[in-house]
Amino acid sequence: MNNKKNAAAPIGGSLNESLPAMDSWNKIPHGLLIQTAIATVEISVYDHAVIRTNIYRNQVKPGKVSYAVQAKPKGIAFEVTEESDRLVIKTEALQMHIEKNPVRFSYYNSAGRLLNTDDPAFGTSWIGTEVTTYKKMHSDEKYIGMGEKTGNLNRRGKAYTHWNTDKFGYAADADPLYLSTPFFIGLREGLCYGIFMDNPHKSVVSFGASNNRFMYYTASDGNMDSYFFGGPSVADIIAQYSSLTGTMEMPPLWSLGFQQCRYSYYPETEPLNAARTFREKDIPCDVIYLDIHYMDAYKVFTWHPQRFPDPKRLSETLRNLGFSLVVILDPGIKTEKGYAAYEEALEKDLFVKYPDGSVYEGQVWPGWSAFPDFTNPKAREWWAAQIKHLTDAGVEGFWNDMNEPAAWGQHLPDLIEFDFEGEGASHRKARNVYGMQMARATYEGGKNHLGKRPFVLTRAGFSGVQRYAAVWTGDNTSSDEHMLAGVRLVNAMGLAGIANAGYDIGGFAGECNATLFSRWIAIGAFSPFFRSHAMVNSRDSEPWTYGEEAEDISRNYIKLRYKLMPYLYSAFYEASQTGMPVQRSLAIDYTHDEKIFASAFQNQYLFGNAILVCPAESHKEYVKTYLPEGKWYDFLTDQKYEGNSEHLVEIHRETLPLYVKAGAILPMQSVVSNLKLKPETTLDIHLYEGAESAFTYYEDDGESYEHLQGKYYKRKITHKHAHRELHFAAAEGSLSSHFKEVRIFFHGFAGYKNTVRCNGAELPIHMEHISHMEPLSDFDPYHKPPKDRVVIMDINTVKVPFVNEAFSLVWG
Ligand code: MIG
Repeated sequence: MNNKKNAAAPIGGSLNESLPAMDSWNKIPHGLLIQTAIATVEISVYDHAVIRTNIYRNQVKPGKVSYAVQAKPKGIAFEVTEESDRLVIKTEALQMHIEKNPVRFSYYNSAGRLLNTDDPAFGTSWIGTEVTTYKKMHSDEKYIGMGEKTGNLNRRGKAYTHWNTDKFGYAADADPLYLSTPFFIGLREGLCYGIFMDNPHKSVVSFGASNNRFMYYTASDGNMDSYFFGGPSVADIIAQYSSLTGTMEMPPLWSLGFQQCRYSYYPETEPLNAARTFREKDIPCDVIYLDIHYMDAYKVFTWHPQRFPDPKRLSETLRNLGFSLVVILDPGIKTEKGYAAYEEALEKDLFVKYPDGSVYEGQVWPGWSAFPDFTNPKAREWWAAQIKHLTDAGVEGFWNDMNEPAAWGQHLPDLIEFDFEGEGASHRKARNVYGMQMARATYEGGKNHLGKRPFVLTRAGFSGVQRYAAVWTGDNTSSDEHMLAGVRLVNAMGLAGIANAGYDIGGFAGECNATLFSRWIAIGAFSPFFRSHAMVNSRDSEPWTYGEEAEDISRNYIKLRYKLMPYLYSAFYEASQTGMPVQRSLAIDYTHDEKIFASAFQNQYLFGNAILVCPAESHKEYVKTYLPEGKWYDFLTDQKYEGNSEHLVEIHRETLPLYVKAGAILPMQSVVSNLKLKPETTLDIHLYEGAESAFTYYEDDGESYEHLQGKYYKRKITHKHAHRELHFAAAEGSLSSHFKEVRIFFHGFAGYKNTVRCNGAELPIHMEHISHMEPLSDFDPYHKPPKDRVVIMDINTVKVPFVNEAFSLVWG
């Protein structure tokens, strides 16, 4: 072995040093160890299409802690062959070429096609402690993903910084924002691959910004520890990344409903008034939030004695109205003598400190504050224990804010120190993971004290944050531009393993108006995390505060979301299994279709596997939509379209263009005012003619962890288009379905003879007219008469018992 490894020579200078020639190599468990004069390279085969390359300077003891990656190599078989000028690692899916002089890397798929290669001159290089990998950028190459990053679907030409930042009222193209996931997907010539740089230091990924030679990713210090994902599809790459960094757990069902937030509802009559108004106005809603004013002098784990004299009574009253209560938690703890949280954490030595051992203080809402070191397992345990103060008061959800961490001035000194699981790290290394570790501690506390699924929402995070929390996009602004930027942020987070994300509907900063709110809530109904929120000192922003028309529109779209709950819950289940996002950029299913990257279409996405959402600015009367290959149905009218086509669609305040993919299987239920209530026992399955498709239908109790012990109800439903058959595989799991019968709606089947058989027996057919929306009410005597209800006429339906055994419906 190379005995220079731990020598204390200083690293580099001010000029670039690249990885030089290979001095030696040898096999290690799961891979290879390569020595060069200046750095060591550890290559580990994690899976057939996942290879890790960890490169570190010989003088440096490599850090072992990764907050992002949980997986270990699977131990799959691979071959290593040595040629005169290179080594080749071969799995069944991937070939990695390691050139010997200098050491450079390229990846090929199993068919031998090049996926990605180092820039031959620079490969991996250092300037001082800064480490960079330079990659050849092909002329047709596109880049997608990157999580909470503004900008276009295709990232080419731009560079992004990872440094979690509190950015109030950020510009729609601002960077960096609150959360970092240094993971991108490259696309070229019908191929794709992914690269994740597992380094929490401040980093930059440049997709060819300001140069015409390469793309690169660079970290200010630490290892160049990266994972290459070979796909072959974007969905595979997301699954591969998720198998390393984890998937979200099934969230509590109530958190999939509409959530109403406000900075701030107080005193206690305010959240109650809001909750009661939702019920009076028949607008479904499941969650009310308390923002910082619920606390006594903004001190975490306290309640304001006058504003919230009896929080338990409040949460019970809310629960009786069908609401769950979520409260905000900021990390900064007021440094006040006699304040229990401060004294305890101080005594237990749990705060972030200066190198001389004194506690670091920064200013936030409570004034001078100390910050629990969430990279210290003891601090996480302590914080988790404090959550009991909240669960005892009936709180079911926890909203982690300011955890970038934010302090006035927004420049925490880099020398402050963190435990980093005992490894020790300065702010430079710990900042980007601080927020996700706060979410982790909050999640663990919530889970322990509730004894069921907590809901955790976080603003800051790093790769892997999806294991603990949903994410929202922070302090956006009330504008059309922000509404659409938010859609792209959520699309991009979905490409980076964060399936449960959303934005403040109506915009946090600024004042929303009726037209904008109407469109925003319609789009938001098709985002995974569905919450309206607004800044302190601004106009009211609940759905009824924008006039009757906006209220009607809000009610319609919120109700539509509740009707789609069986479909949505199943999409969440899929995300919990594979990481496939709920809100899916079209780059997942239509990766190599140029059109989806056009600025007019890049905001479009699939909600679940079959509903195409075409977000549009609120003031537009006409909007261009693009339907990718296949056949599509207008969701509200059933009008059929051939795909691969652009359409100029006339829209109104109440219309959001929505299409359903031919073949689709959409399970729906009756409307409930909140998800603590059960819908009627008929499950409606809307079936759309035109293509093969499959759907994994999933139910569980929506709150406990018993589904992990098999208490769920799951079955695969297959639309065998060519056989004119809808097949329900036998139900799996020990739970019985809530639904007793299933009613199938045959959309687009007009040309068929009208017989439907179930396991041989002919079923009676009922003709139904359906309407997914109520017409806007006739509230204005001076107004032109309200538009007619949009009705889909004469849909054949049949009903069958929802038995657990396999059954088939066949028509002809
Ligand atoms: O500096 O808690 O993004 O949602 O309402 C503002 C008050 C602090 C920022 C969050 C916002 C929240 C607000 N917080």
